[in-house]
This record gives sequence, C-alpha cells and structure tokens, in this order.
Amino acid sequence: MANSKYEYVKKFEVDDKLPPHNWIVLRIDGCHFHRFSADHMFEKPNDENALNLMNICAVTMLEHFPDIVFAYGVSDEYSFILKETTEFYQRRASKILSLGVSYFTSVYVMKWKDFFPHKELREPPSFDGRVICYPRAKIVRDYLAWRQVDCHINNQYNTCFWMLVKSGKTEREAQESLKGTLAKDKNELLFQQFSVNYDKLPAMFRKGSCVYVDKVEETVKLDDSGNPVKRLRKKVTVGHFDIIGPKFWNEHPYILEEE
Ligand SMILES: Nc1nc2c(ncn2[C@@H]2O[C@H](COP(=O)(O)OP(=O)(O)O)[C@@H](O)[C@H]2O)c(=O)[nH]1
Ligand SMILES: [Mg+2]
Repeated sequence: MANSKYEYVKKFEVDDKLPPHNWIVLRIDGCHFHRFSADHMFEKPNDENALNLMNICAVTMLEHFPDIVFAYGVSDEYSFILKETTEFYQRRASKILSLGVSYFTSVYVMKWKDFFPHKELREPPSFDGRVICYPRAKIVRDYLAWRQVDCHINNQYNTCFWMLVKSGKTEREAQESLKGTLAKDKNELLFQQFSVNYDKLPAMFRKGSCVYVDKVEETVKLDDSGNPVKRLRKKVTVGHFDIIGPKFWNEHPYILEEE
C-alpha cells in the first residue's frame, strides 16, 4: 500500500547535524549517582572498582567507535572526543548522543559483575549525556583542563571531608571545618591531622583517567638473521596524566591533530 497519506509526518523532523570541522565532545554523567553509589556501598571518597568499571566502559567505547580519539573520566562522568572530520551518522547529534549513551550504559551493566562479583546490581544505572562542538583543538584542550581542574578540586575536598568524617566528626562538622579553606590549607590539614601526603594518593583519584589510542612498537617475529621485525600497533591505553600542561599533548600530537 502506498504510504503517501502519512509520509508528511517526516517533514516534522528537524535536522540536527552538527557543524562540519568541529571537534565533537560527548559527555555522559551518571544519573543520581549520589544515591546509586550509596546503595551499592561504593568506598568513599573514591571507589577503585567503580572507577575501573567506568574506565573499561570507556575503553570499549574507543574500540567500538573508531572516530573517538580521546576520553577523559572522573567520578561518574566521562567525556569522549570525536575527531573534527568524523562523518559518524552524518554528524547527527541525536544519533551520536543516543548511541554513545546507550552503548556505554549497556557495557556498564554487562561488566558490573567483573568489578563487583559480590555485589548485586540492584537498580538499573542510567547516564545522561550531551554533545558540544568546539571549532579548535585548543578549546578542546581547555575543555579537558576544565574537567581535570574540577577533578582536582572535588577530590581534594572529598578526601579531606571523608578523612574528617572517618575520624569521628559529623558530616556537618566536617563541612564547617572545610568552609573557606584554600588548596594549601587542605593539603596541610591532611598532612598535619592524618599524615597523608596528598600527592602520594593514587594518580587515578587525583588526575582522573585518560583513554586514547597509543601507537606501541611490538616485535612480530624474528627475520632470517634473527633480528626482530617490529611494527607499530594501535592499542587503547588508560593512563592518569596531567592534561592541563603541554607535556602529554607534546608527546601525543596525533590525538588532537587538525587536518
Ligand atoms: N562513594 C563514592 N561515590 C561516588 C564515586 N563516584 C561518584 N560518586 C557519587 O556520585 C556523585 C556524582 O556527582 P553528580 O553527578 O554531581 O551527582 P548525581 O546527580 O547524584 O549523579 C558524587 O557526588 C558521589 O556521591 C565513588 O567512587 N565513590
Ligand atoms: Mg552524576
């Protein structure tokens, strides 16, 4: 049967193609993870398994979607950078957003038991997401720096807060004693009261996690004279680097290379 009578409904659809030559950032964030993390008894302030689960989901994203060149994650959020020239789903925002969020969520559920073998997943985790376009790699770097500064500020605060609570203060008292303190005051508090050197805490907690495709040299075989035959292999890698300064980007110029 010809469907011409109904086909006009398609005209209501809006074009949501993202502008060309822009880097696309997809940021996902756990919904109500304050409650979710409490219900699943995540360790405070950082739960290593919960963070590693997020990281595995991000690695799987990079393996599945070839145009993601970098990802940065902290707490219950992850940002994925798609290269400026991507033609993934003709750059349609709703497709990129919905596919990215649903795929990430499915992997999170599938991998849950690998990270929490003794904890039942008691409610369906969900993530919200958004896409943002940036016309320059420089702005993408500033975006990532913004997320990492946030990671630092939150982690330093939460480390102090939970140390105080674990030492017997109420949550209100802990909050009161941290009011108006500067970064160096917090480091001092950790050192004086708890003998904790903030800089010695795990890098994953302090810096968040970076996921990217690294080019690693590997020996594939030995030639007839016994010399190694090497080739470059692409490997999705997780690291906890400073991405605010230039060092990481100078060492990996191909990640945000503009065409
Ligand atoms: N205990 C614990 N909680 C976490 C961890 N990661 C994230 N969370 C929780 O997730 C919340 C994430 O913040 P946000 O996205 O602003 O709040 P949401 O709306 O409740 O998801 C944090 O405030 C924590 O309560 C973790 O590793 N351990
Ligand atoms: Mg959240």
